[in-house]
Amino acid sequence: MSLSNPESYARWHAARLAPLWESPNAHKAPAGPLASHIWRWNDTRPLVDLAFAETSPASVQRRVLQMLSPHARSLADEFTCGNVLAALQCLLPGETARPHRHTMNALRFLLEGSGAVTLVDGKECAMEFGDLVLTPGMCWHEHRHDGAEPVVWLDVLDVPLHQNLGTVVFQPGPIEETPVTMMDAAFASPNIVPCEVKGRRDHSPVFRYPYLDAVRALAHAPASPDGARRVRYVNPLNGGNAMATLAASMMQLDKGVQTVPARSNANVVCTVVEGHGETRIGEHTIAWGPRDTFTVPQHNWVSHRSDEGDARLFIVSDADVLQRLGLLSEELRSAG
Ligand code: GTQ
Ligand code: FE2
Repeated sequence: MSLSNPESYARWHAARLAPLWESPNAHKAPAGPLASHIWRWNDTRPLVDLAFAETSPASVQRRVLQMLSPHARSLADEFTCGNVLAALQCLLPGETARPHRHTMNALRFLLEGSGAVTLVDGKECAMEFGDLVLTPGMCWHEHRHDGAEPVVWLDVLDVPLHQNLGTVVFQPGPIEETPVTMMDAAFASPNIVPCEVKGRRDHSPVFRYPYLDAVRALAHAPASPDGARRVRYVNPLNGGNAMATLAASMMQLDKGVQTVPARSNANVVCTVVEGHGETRIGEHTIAWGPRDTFTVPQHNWVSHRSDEGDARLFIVSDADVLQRLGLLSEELRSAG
């Protein structure tokens, strides 16, 4: 029911004034959580081969297939889940991706092949199965592949956040001046760090987190309240997230464990590293296996379980962004 006559609306609209009482979604939360989506390795891997056949990094700069949310309104709406954009990047032996830098923070998680390296501010980071490599915002980076077989890795970036904040900056190489970095070895002795630290302080000085280190830590990690065991990838200097906007962790589902349903307003992308299982997200249950990637859009109840043996999932979320803005909410379904 209108409270005013049509002429008044016409005058407000002409002056670019919108009456709040007429606004269809004034301060209303969305009707419900978005549905999850899964990119199954069996479906996407042949499409990676298609990208190998159709393109070279020389022609397309980066051979990347973005995982666009089914809720994206156009190709320009670059997001996978909330503030997180995931993609598959692939290189053939002998190929390189040229140096550049950008404000967007990115991480890489190797899924297939070996022998590729990412150079981050000149520091060489090997990429073997399950390794995490960071390329924090405004760090120069380039990829090289001197191995013998194709490599495929997961890229995760905070692109949607930068698009919303208007902070996208991209600078192609050549590298002007290589910033100061420290060897990862300086931080590789447990619980001991150098007193003098060179280089930037707004991201981890360590760029490479080997898979075996995560597996070793997981083996002794106590269960979270929901029943899964988790480790976080942190900046060794302060225990906080390795990068400001992407929280990365590894979850292990021991055989027979079904996690207590949990809900959060963070947005999550999960990639299966090892094992098979099922995740219930809202009303839907999805079955997954190695190298599948699926989303947990904010506000969904989520519960995971592994099938036969243990399973490990690499998880990236925007939870730390929300946390530092005082906006994060997390809950666990209470028993009974
Ligand atoms: O590897 O530098 O998926 O700059 C998107 C933008 C990867 C990269 C992406 C990038 C990169
Ligand atoms: Fe990049």
